[in-house]
Amino acid sequence: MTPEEKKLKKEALRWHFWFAVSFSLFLIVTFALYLPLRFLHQVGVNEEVTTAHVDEEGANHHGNAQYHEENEVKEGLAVNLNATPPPFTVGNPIRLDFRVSQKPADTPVSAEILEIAHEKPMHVIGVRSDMEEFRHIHPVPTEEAGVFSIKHKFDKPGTYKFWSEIKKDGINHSFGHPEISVEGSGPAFEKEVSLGKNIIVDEYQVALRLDDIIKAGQETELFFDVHTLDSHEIEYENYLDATMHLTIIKDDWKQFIHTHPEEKDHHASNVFIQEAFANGGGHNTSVGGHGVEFHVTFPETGLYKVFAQFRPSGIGLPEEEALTAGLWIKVSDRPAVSSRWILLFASVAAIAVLSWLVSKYLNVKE
Ligand SMILES: [Cu+2]
Repeated sequence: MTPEEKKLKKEALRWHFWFAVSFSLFLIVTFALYLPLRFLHQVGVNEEVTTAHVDEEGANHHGNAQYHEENEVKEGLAVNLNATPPPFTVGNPIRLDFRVSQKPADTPVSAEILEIAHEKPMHVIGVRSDMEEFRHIHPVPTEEAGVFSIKHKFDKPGTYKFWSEIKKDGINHSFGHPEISVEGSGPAFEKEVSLGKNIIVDEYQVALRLDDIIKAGQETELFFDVHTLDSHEIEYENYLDATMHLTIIKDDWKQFIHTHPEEKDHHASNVFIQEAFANGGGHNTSVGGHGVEFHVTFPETGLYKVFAQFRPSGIGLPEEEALTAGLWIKVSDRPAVSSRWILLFASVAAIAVLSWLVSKYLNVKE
C-alpha cells in the first residue's frame, strides 16, 4: 500500500467513525428524548397542563372533553355566569344564571340540545378560596333560551369560584367562572390543611387509602372506605348515577377534576389532559360494599383537596343530597423529569462505550 493509498484509507475510516457516532446520536435523541417527550405530551403530562381531565370510561373517551376559563372562550360553546343582584352578602339569596351559548355570535344553546350526564344537563361545583366551603348544585333550565338558573345563599363571607359542566355532542365541557366576593361578618378565610387520611363525616368514618408519596405525572390510586362509627362497612345508595362523586381541586384553583368510580372489571386510567375535562357519562356500578376506587394522575405538584360525595344506604337523606368528605392531598415532584434524565445519561454512556468500541475496531483494521 502506497502512503497515498494509506492516507485515503485512513480518511475513509475516519468518515465511517463519524458516521457511526452521528447515527448513534440520532438514535439517542429519537429514543431517549423525542419519543418520551412526545408520549408525555400526548398523555398531557407536559409543563403547560392547565387543567384536568378524568374519565372512568377508558381511553376512547380521552379527548372528548374540554376545559376553559369563561373569559378565554372566543369561539365555540361557552357558559357565562351572571350572579344577581350585587352586592353579595351572607344570608341573602342570590340568583346564579349560567348562560350557555355559541361564540362568537353568542347564539343561545337551549337545554334540549345538551345531553344529560349523571342525571343532569348541568352540574355546578363551587368552593371558597380556603377550600373549606364546597357546593355541588344543579341549575335548571329557565324560559330564557340557554339560561340555567339556581337560587343560592352563602353562609360565610369570602371569595368563591364556581365551575359549570355540560355535555354536548358527546363532549364534556367544563368552564371555570370568575370569582365571586361575598361580604359579611365572620372570617372569610379559614384554610386548615391537614394531611390526615381519616375523617369523621356525620355518623361515618371515611378513610382514604393511597400511596405515602404522590408524585405529579404518575398515576395513583385513591381508595375510599366508609364505615359506621361502630366500624361496620356501609352500602352505598346511588348518587346521581354513581356510587361516589369525586371532585379534586388544586388550592390555587388552577386544576379541577370531577370524576366517578371505575366500572367493574374495567381499569381506566384517569389522566389529566391538557385543557380537557370529563364528567364521565356512563353508568357506574358500585365496587361492592367495600370501598370505592379511583385512578388519578395529578398534573403538577402542590396541594389538592378532594371532595368525596356519597349516600350511605337507607339513611333517608333528602333527594340529591350527599355526605361530603373533604381531604387534602400533597403532590410532590413529577418523576417523569428525573427518569428522563436517567434515560438520557444511560444513553450517553452507552454511546460513549459504543464509540470507543467502534474506534478500537477501526484501529485494529488499520
Ligand atoms: Cu352534579
